[in-house]
Amino acid sequence: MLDGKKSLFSGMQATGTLTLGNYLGALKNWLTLHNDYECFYCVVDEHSITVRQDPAELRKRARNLLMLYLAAGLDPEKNCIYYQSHVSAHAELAWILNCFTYMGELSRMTQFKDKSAKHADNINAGLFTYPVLMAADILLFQSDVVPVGHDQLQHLEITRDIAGRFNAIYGDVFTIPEPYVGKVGAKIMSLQDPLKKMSKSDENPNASIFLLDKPDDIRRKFKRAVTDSEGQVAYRDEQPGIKNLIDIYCACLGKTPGEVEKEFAGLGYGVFKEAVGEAVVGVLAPLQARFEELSKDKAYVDGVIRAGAEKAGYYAFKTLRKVQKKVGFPERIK
Ligand code: ATP
Ligand code: LTN
Repeated sequence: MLDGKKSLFSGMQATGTLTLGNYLGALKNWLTLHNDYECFYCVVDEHSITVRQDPAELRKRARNLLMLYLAAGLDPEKNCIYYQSHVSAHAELAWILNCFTYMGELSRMTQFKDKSAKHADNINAGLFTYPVLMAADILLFQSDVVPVGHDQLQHLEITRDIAGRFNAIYGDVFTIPEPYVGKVGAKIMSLQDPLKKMSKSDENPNASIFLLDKPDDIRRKFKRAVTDSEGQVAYRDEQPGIKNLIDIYCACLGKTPGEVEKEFAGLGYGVFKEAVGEAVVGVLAPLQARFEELSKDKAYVDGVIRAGAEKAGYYAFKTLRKVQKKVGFPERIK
């Protein structure tokens, strides 16, 4: 709760170009939440350096990610959009929360286990305490809900544990956040292996639709999407490739699977794949056009970044000061 209004925090890492999965599963659902919550959407660049990054590339990706938030339709007048590294309270609270988090619970995090296996040459302490920084992100804004995918539920659970532990010692300092997992169609699968989720770090570029892909590349990727030999556009688990394409088509056009089955009854996969490709091209066209405009409007984007940091900083430091006082740090002398 912030100033009597329910609040919400979410963020994405600037570790690659967003995919159609990130858009349909996360970003698209964010657009209307400001009606019910005070919303904070962060580009979590501090989390990104838990794996080695090229500095120029990180800066570019972070800005592109922030512009994609805007291009997708997040209204900066109604949502606070900012960079994590612009609000030092994130790192400061993370330090304090580190002292309320156990090695044992951090060792159980599956993302840590996965990432340390993937980056065996760089298992740094930041990678280990990644969830504590994420807890700080969320708790700084007294967030009531946190929209995340299934993969992040374990991190949300540890956030709740840390907050509960802190509150038990110092009184009601933090709001205990609830996860908010999107509705159906929230899991878009790879176009090359429909049993695997579409992911921005997939090594096969044909497996994912990237939000800034050219229309012809999008059409081509759908044409090549892996399906089956049933030859019928049916929404069933036995046909995961076609099921995924139906999910994508539905999410783009607001149709139901039943309607789609009827629409393509007796038509081949070729026709259906082409239609899905066109639907996605249609959904991404305005986003891409807006992204182009934003890329040329440095002053506007800079203004959003400045205002975002200021607003986020106002609320974040309010919580941080309260926490500092609770743990016994001395008052500032005015
Ligand atoms: P990476 O490949 O680097 O692990 P990712 O594509 O899995 O990245 P994240 O940055 O971990 O994406 O997630 C950003 C948001 O997008 C999260 O809320 C996540 O749940 C959601 N998301 C990611 N992939 C999909 C998908 N295939 N379908 C639906 N939602 C997704
Ligand atoms: N760990 C998340 C990104 C993230 C986040 C957050 C999400 C960092 N801080 C706070 C929600 C709330 C990821 O990898 N998708």
